[in-house]
Amino acid sequence: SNAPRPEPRTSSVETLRQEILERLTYSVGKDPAVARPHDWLTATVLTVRDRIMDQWMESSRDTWRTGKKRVYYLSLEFLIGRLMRDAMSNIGIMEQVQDALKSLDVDVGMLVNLEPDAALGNGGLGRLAACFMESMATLKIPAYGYGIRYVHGLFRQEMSEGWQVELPEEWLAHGNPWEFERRESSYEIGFGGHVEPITEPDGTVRQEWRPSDHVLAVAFDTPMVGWRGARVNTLRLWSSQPIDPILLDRFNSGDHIGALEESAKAEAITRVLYPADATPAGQELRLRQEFFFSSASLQDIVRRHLQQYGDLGSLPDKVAVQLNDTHPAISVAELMRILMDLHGMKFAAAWTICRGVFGYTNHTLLPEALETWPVALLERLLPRHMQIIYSINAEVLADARTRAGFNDTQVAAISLIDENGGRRVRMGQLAFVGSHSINGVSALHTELMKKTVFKDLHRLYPDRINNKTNGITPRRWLLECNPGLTRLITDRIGPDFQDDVMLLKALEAHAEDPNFQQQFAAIKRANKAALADLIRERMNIVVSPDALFDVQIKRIHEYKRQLLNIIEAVALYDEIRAHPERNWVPRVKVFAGKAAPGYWNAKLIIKLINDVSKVINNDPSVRGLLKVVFLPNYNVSLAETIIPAADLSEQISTAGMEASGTGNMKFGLNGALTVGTLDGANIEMRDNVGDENIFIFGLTAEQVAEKRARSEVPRASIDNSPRLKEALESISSGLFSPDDRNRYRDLIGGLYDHDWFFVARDFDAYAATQRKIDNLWNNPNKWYSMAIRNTANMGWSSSDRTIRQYAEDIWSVPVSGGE
Ligand code: DL6
Repeated sequence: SNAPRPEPRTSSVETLRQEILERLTYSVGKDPAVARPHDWLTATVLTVRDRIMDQWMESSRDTWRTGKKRVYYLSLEFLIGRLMRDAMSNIGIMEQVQDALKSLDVDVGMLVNLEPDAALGNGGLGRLAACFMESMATLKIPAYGYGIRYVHGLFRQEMSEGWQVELPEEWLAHGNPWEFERRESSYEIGFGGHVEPITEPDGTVRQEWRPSDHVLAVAFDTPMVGWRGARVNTLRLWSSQPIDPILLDRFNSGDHIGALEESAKAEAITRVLYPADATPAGQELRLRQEFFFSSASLQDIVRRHLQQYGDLGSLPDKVAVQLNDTHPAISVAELMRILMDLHGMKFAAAWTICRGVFGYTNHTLLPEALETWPVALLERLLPRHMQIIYSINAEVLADARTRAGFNDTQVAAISLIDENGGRRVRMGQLAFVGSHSINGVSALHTELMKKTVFKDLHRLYPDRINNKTNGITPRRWLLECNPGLTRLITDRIGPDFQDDVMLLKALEAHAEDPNFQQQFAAIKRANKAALADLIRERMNIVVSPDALFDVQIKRIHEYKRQLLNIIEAVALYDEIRAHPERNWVPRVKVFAGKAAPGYWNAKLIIKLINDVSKVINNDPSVRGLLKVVFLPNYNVSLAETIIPAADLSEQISTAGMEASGTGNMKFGLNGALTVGTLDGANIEMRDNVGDENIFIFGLTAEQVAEKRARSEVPRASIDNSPRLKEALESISSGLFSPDDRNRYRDLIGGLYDHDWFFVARDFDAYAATQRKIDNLWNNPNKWYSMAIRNTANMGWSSSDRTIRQYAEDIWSVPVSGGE
């Protein structure tokens, strides 16, 4: 239209200074003389945000004008972390803002650290969604992220005598200057009730869902800006609100609390992020969350499409919806309902559209993580969707019998309804059959998907499963978190790698240059000194930046095997004391991560790490050669400090169990060497950095599967390893838990009985590899040549690469810009 537009903002230091003052005065309402740090933060965010608005609106106008296909990324989790530094860096105004603030006597670093870390996710799955948002904007893909605006993100972890304690997280306490509330984009979401067949004048029968309850989904939009401001996309998070804020008649009759009951119930839907990763939260509220955000998003998508194109037949040409795991899988039934019940489409036509639109990404093979919902619950909460799921099932099973000749057993295996035990709906199956593409997140994971969880569906639909190995955004995970290394690389090979991260490859030519190695080491040393400061401030533990920093940071899970790492620390402790004459390499073992609140063994492992840390760190006979640190409250911001400071990255999951891993890539990019198993994307890392630049150990996924199938008794691996045996005995006898000598008896006993995660059977290989790593540390030239080669060969791990593959193979949308 010809509507007038304001002049785009410029970004000189003087303009920025003036605008920050204006924002402080006119938007925050504070006199600069008395403004508090949070006021300055809000004023600065608003000033930065203004510089994104023009491009945001232009991006949106472009999509309306050109009719480009839109991509919608539906995810119950977006682990975005802080946004201010990311935004300033991506639009290139970092230094100007810093100078403007300096002239106002405000330190930009202080403000950056004050911004709350938006933790609307649990771990890898949510962080991947955040990296994807940034890459989609960078590659100029018209994309929307859809999720939930949780009032409380992932819990804050505190330690009480070494035990994890969960406290509520309050990222919205000071308001959120990034978001725009869009009351005009609100949708009613129904629950419960019944289905009414309606006979149309022409005699056809249509089903109509009459829900018994409704809540309102209100949109909150946050701009997601790509590198160099290439494009600005929208992250639209839904907040649940009551239709009637208060029941006035109840209030007036004196029932003041009861008058707010409905309101509290409605708001509960988006109050808290479920803290379970890889275990389904079997609560009804979780299903409500899933349906709530799926329905709101689909209503919004269909509304926008109709507004622009007027008919729904073109939906698959103009819309791609990616389901991030099964959490939004109910979307398949919801889109069918919208198409059939609200727009009068026949089942067959709606089903074709559905599969044209949806793609589904699987993130785990853990059987306990595959979501299923009791049929009875779905029937009560979403009766129409249950009917539709039955119809879809009938369609798929008929196809299996007639086209593929499946017998009864094979049909039962792919059925959407699991008849074993109570009847349950398999959400993975629903997502699979409703999508044209089903992807895994690393090569190994995808192959295992074909052989295990989706074996039978893969036989029925052999063209649907494909691999899209995960990636990370090099902007946040190199340029922003490691400015020292970024400068060094820029000085060496020029700045072009910032736009095409594959160009990092040029660093390889400098890997043997002692001068460059020294500079690389100096940067690492400075990052380690910063981490050492943080460890001293937060934990009152002194560590030397000259020691080898050995890091394992991620969710605490038995399959990720923090237990293997800490047992090895105990064995090393024993050896250091037994052989004080040896030339031991000083090591700092850093751990961080949260355990799901109901996951007892994971919480016990945190306690064990803390118990071991207390003993080792305070034992004078260790002479500071080994330190163990557990840093509480792991989040994106902490990762941004720890990763640039790591020498060694621990990626030691039981082979076959880590779908991909993305932390592994962040470490490699920042020049850490990896010790890891042949699992997830570690395999692709090895292929890219070369076998000689990574430390691989342990059983392969095949060997693990074979031993499991044989129910091999693990005992022999303990009996044959005196070092392991001694370490296990010292832990289970209570050496590290004098206040409760039996604390670890069962945990360690499990290693003797079944060792499901192969901790005992991989121990010797792991310990031997650690000693090889010690040897290498004594040869700094070799170490840093390998570290440089790691950074040089991590370009492939960019989420730009991943998103290009999704765009081409799954979404059929063009990309531009970026690499
Ligand atoms: O794909 C992102 C990320 C992978 O890198 C991890 O390996 C995987 O464990 C994680 N999966 C989950 C599964 N949760 N559920 N459902 O978080 O995904």
